[in-house]
Amino acid sequence: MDKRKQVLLVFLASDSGVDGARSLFEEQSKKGVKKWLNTSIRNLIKQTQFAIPPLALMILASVEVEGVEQKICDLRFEELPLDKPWDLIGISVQTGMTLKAFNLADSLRAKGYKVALGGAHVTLFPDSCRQHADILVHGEADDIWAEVLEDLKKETLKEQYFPGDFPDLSLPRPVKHQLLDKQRYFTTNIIQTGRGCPYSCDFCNVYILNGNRHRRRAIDNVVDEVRRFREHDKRIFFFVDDSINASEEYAHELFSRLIPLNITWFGQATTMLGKQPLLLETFARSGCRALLVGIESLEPASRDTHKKTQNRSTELAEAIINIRAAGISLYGSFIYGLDGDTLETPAAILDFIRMTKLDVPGINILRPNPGTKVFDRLREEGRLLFDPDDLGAYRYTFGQEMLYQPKNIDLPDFIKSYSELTSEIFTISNSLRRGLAAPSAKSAVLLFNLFYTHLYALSRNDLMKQITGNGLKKS
Ligand code: B12
Ligand code: SF4
Repeated sequence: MDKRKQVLLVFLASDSGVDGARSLFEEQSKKGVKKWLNTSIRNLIKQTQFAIPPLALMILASVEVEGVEQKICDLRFEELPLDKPWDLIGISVQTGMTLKAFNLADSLRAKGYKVALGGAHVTLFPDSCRQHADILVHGEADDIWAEVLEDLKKETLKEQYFPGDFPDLSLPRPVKHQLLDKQRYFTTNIIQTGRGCPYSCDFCNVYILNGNRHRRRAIDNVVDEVRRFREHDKRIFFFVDDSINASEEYAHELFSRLIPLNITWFGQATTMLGKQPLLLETFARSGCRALLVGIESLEPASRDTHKKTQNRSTELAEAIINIRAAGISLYGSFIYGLDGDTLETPAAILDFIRMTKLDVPGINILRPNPGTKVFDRLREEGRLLFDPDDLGAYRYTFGQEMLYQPKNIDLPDFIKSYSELTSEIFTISNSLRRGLAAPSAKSAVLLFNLFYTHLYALSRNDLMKQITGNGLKKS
């Protein structure tokens, strides 16, 4: 009989975006062809494999402790394997996923399993997690997880584990990506080169979770990882870093060394890349086909209020044109509804998209996530539309709920103008046009635009419910 301790690491499926687009309010009332159509589109979106593998769990499952065996369960694709007597079940908790995570943890503990909770929400709000877990792991768990597993073996588990300082990322920690079922994901080649962020945008909490300084992995270790991963999966690579070009020097050296490996890759960068011609050329030569860039706002007043100060809006269009001219397609993410925005803002966004020929526009509404400065400010100003303590309110649904009162625009006017904006941008003919015009990754650009045409229709439908009275839960 296998005496090794068995550990299961669980990733939850979210109810929004590509994990499972659905209406918040009227799903049950849909019948016949409409219901069939919605279910079919949702299944298609799931099957198109846009799912990004759970890197945090890959990292933890790669921690080797003799006498302990670890498995990953991704609930986006599989049921919990409760036919096995797991010695410990770890769940990754993001703020938008807390209710799901807590319900699962409670039911597992009721069945006698030991549950460990970790992830962003545990790091930010440990007190709200404590009653749902046997073990809480705070912060980045790369190193401390080995201690948890040792304690599991010795049966001396503690209630809480604190890593102390951030892990030293320059040390090699090889990630085993064979732990995942390759067929489920668009790729298992998912890589992180650094953590932390020197900026402090008030709607974000990366700089709180991972520190206000960018920490980088040793280039040799990243190159080795790319080599190793490529042997197992020949598909595209995805670099999850929020800004892969944060250090021009580091990025230039890394991607120059990747050129001979002949990979293709997607990632996320700041628009500053458009002003870094040497790096831009290196990105293109090393196989970069598409990048997500945070444009956030074109309004100087909004950029100032929300501390998004690293680029001036006048330079943004030029940067985007330069990046596309280098053969890289761009997903540009905007937030409409920031404090400097007015009813004139949508026209500026539309002009910008037309002028730059942005391949996939992402038109988000601001999410005042708990743990961010904007959440605290909106609460103090009495502008939150939900009970700040209601964890279910922060489901991060796909542009389907307004969680706060915009500063300069009445809520119904805002919802109307946001809906007009998304219906103008996301049409089938615009999707086809953008797909054909994309400098690279044409089919991915086309699919994303088509999915967004569906998702933003859901968003309009649900937002309208909010102002007609069916959706709004007042605090
Ligand atoms: C890639 C990414 C995704 C991918 C993949 C998710 C994943 N976790 O692998 C996708 C697109 C699926 C995704 C979805 C979502 N994401 Co996301 N995502 C990211 C991003 C850019 C990188 C995540 C990553 O791979 N980090 C690298 C790993 C190693 O770090 P980590 O996840 O923090 O994990 C470490 C610790 O947190 C801890 N840990 C994590 N899980 C566990 C579990 C256990 C048991 C233990 C012990 C420890 C532990 O140990 C890990 C190693 O040190 C981050 C931004 C960022 N800079 O981190 C946002 C981020 C994590 N996402 C966020 C959010 C909100 C979401 C969504 C809720 C959005 C939505 N609209 O649905 C969903 C939730 C998905 C889910 N099912 O839980 C927020 C979380 C904020 C918060 N307060 O919780 C972040 C920080 C972005 C932000 N700026 O706000 N995301
Ligand atoms: S939004 Fe991007 S630049 Fe701003 S703090 Fe978050 S990770 Fe850093």
